[in-house]
Amino acid sequence: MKTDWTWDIFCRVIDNYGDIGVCWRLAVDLASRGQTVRLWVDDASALAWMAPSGAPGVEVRPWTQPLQLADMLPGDVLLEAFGCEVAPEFIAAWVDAARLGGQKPCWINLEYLSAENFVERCHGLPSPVMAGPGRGLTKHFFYPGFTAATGGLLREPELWARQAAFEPARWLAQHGIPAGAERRIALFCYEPPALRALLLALASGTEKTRLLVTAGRASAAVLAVIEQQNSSEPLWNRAGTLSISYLPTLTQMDFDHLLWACDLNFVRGEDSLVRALWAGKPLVWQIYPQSDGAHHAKLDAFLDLIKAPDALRALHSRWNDVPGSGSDPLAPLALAEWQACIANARAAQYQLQDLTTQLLGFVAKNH
Ligand code: TRH
Repeated sequence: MKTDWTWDIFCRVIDNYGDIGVCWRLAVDLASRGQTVRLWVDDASALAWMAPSGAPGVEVRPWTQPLQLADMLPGDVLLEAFGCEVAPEFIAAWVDAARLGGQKPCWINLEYLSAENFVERCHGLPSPVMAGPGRGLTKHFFYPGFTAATGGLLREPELWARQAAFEPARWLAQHGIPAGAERRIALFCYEPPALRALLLALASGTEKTRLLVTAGRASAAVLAVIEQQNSSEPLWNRAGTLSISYLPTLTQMDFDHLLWACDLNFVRGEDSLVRALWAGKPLVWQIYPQSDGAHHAKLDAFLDLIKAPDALRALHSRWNDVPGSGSDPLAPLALAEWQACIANARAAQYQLQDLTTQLLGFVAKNH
């Protein structure tokens, strides 16, 4: 039975880094398991820093309009990420090629990650294609998730070994970050309204803390708060309890190292949440905000899943601006308690099949 397929992954970058981040990670994981992957993306610019060396077995192709198909032999699996509408000219060519080759086309719609209950109900559901060149075919929904009845989480086979071999002191030295006896916190966020409260709590706390701030929106947000704070209360960090290191953009591999080198990880969106879970350190998630507030239910579902203790829940509420979460100074960070919570959640997730293994199994059954 054939087990090595050619995959066409379609990715439209809406904003931030998550769309391309998830697609790239999946593409690399598939290729490392012997698959051939073409990643069609409308804006590949982030890959220049996320994955400057590329990856064997993954070809990045521009998603132009119209799509340049001249030299292309359509592949076996069509995967559209996050409901992006695949170019009709590609579908037409792909359907023709599958017909000529006598194959059953395998079309997958990879959805966003959520811990909500609907995910188990919707994972794997067929969706008949009613119009366009793919009319008469069936797509299938593939939902990542946190239970055995979902598509699972991206987790490459060598992750455990990489993590076990990681030397934090060496990594910190390579990045010019002091490896002293201070607490380290990674910050990858949007513009959380509680950012000022966090900086003040860290500066007025009893424990020396170094904040490792990621490039882009997080750095800009921290600089803006500090500028404001310096003008209204210049001595707010007089004792120097809080130190800040601003990071350059890191490769996706190196982003893991950041999470592994810290004692607490603030992450956001989708892909970094999963990586922080695998890092196994206490984490605080800023969920991607939706205009209708639907993200609050999604956040709750995740906190329920990991059985977050009250103080961790309270910090999540503040960090995500949940109505009624207050504006008091932040309570001290209870890292030991949160560490146990995330370690349990990570161990539970490690028992489940990862997303790529499940996708390969799905294609084997449906191709
Ligand atoms: O960037 P994000 O906020 O992406 C979001 C979410 O995916 C959201 O669900 C989606 O709707 C929206 O985009 C469009 O956060 P996320 O998902 O964690 O993606 C960040 C990626 O960037 C992740 O793969 C890690 C990577 N990264 C690096 O490789 N190096 C870096 O230095 C940084 C800061 C991030």
